[in-house]
Order: sequence, then C-alpha cells, then structure tokens
Amino acid sequence: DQLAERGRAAKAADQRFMQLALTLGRRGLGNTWPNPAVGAVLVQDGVIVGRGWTQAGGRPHAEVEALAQAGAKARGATLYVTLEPCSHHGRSPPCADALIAAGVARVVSAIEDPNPEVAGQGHAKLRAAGIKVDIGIGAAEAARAHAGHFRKVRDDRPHVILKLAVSSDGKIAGAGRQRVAITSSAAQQRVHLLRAQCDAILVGIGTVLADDPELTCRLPGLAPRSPVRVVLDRALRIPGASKLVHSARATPLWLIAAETAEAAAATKLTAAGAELLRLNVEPDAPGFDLGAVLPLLAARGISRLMVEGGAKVAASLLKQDLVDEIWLLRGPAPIGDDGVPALHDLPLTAITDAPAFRLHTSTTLGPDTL
Ligand code: AOF
Ligand code: ZN
Repeated sequence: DQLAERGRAAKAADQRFMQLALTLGRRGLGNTWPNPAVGAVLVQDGVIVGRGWTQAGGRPHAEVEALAQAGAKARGATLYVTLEPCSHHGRSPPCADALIAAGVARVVSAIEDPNPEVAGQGHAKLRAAGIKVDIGIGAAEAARAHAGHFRKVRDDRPHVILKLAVSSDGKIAGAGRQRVAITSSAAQQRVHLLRAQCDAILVGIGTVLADDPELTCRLPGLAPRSPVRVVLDRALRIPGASKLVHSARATPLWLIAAETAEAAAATKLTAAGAELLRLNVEPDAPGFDLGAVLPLLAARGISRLMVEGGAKVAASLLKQDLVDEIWLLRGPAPIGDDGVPALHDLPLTAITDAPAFRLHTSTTLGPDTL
C-alpha cells in the first residue's frame, strides 16, 4: 500500500512539473520560429533548480537555458521537457549531449520530435548514456503546443488558425463591406494576444483595401511580439499610405505577388520596407492557390499562421481542408441580411456543423462568445 501510494505521488509530481514545463514553453509561442516553443524544468529532490524555454528566434533551446540556471545542481536531477531533446548538430550543439555532460539522471519527455534529424534519436542517445527516459506525460497538450512544428515537418505547411469575428447572424461586415463594430474590447484583446502567439498573420488584399488594418499586437508591452504580416496581393495593389506599409520597418510585411506584378510598384514597396514573395499564378485563376502559398511560408520558417480574413480566403482554406483550428468570436448583435457573410459562398454551418471540427473550448469574453 505504501509503495502504491508513493507511486501515485511520484506520478502526480511528474504531471505537475510537466504542466509547468508546458506553461513555460507557451511563453515562446509566436516568438521562436523557425523552431518550436519548448519548455523545460530541472528538478532535484522535489525542488526546481532550473527553468527554461526556447528563446527568440529559436535559440538557445529550452534545455540549455534550464541547465545554465541549474549549474552544478543539474547533476542527478530530473528534466521535464515538452519535446524530445535534440540529438543533431543544428545551429547549436545537441541538447542530449549537454544533458549527458551535466549528469542529469532522468528525463521526462512529453513527445517525440518528428524532425527527421531527431525522431527518437534524442531519447535513444540519452538512454544509451544510462539516463532513465520516460516518454508521454503531457503528450496531448504538447502536441497542441507544438502543432505548428508537427504540421511543418510532416506536411510542409504551417498550422493554420482561422479567426472569425462574426455578428450574431454570422456576418463580418455591413452592406458594401462597411466596417461595423462586432465584438467587444475583451474579445479584441484576446485576438491581439493570439496574434502575439502566432508566427505570422495572413489576409487577402480585399481586407487591406476595405479595412486598412495594422495586424500588430497592441497589448501593452507586447508590441515587439507582433507577428509577420502577410498579404495575398497578386497585383501589388496595397496602397503606399496603408498602415501595413507604413509600419513595415517596425514589423515585417511580406507581400505575396504574382510574377507578373508591376515592377514599379514592387520597387516602391520594397523601398518602404516590404518584402516580396513571388508566386506563379495562372492568368485567369481567381486568386492564389493557397495550397502553394502555405508551403512558401513554411519554407521561410513560419509554423503557426493566423488567418484574419477576408471571407474569400477563409472559404477557400476551408474548402481545401487547410484549416487546423478556428477561433470563432460571435458578437451579441445582428448585422442584417445585407451584411457580408463570414465565408464567401459557404454557410457558417460549413464549419460549425462540419464533422472535421470538434468543439475544443467555449467561453464568454464580455458580451461575446469565443
Ligand atoms: C530542443 N529544444 O528548445 C527546441 C528544439 O537549428 P537548431 O539547432 O536550433 O535546431 C532546430 C530543431 O531543434 C527544430 O527543428 C526542432 O526539431 C528542435 N527544437 N529542440 O531540444 C528546443 N526548440
Ligand atoms: Zn536542443
């Protein structure tokens, strides 16, 4: 009985420390691309001796941070980490080697790293050095935190988060695309936080022309965490006077344009700080093939992509089954039949009733529902 009790207590402690590692790891969301946002905790005799998370731009890795904090106290300690420690010589030496050198006794790892350069070899290396390795605690939550990394490695595209802010009758704007207040400031703040937790945010040129959005995170202190802004702008119609172009030096702006887009516009926008990504488009195609746009972003390191509009981009992503996660914010008031529906040519029930999606969480934000 005493033995069973001790086993249960040890398991509960493992879960608690892994929860902490997951929480620390999430601090890096949106800030570590092209790398995943990993969290790590080093524990010696039940006492936390080191905490770490992947730093901006992906380095140092979480384990290295935790080891640096623990110093000599890492010897004999247990490491809780949200992703398999790396075994490859990438932009930094392998974390597995650092853990072995520091004398860590046990590693509790949430999930295997799908990166083919690692893919089980990190765990194997640790075991070969006599470290006890337990895998799987917190795996579901880790898979969610690292969804972008998994998607990028496996499917060459980012994890796509579609954000929709709709009126009670499922509209996103008034008649003639007129801007209407739909959600409250509480909901808007939550959206700004989500922006900070994504690597990039994508909109169509129609949304830019209609709304002149800035697409930054404007929460106090979090402006530097604004994502890369990406606009699908095949003919380079984005106005030089738009907020996006104006802020292009402070926060990156990537314009996805057709190879045929006018050279003069390209020169002007590049001079203003925007970066151009050229993509081939068939002359009579209605727009870009999003199935080709997403790999372009993944190749540049983007693993968590938020999509904020408009209705055409949202509908075509859904039609092509390229949406992984939806944030549906619904305001309390209707707009009316002449408003713009959230999904061009698709009823909103295409997502709310679609078998491909399941409700993860539902919560209220002021007068709105998320
Ligand atoms: C870890 N801890 O905190 C992260 C890891 O180019 P590098 O050397 O920075 O390696 C990048 C790869 O390392 C990345 O694709 C992923 O497989 C892994 N990320 N690994 O041990 C970390 N961020
Ligand atoms: Zn590493």
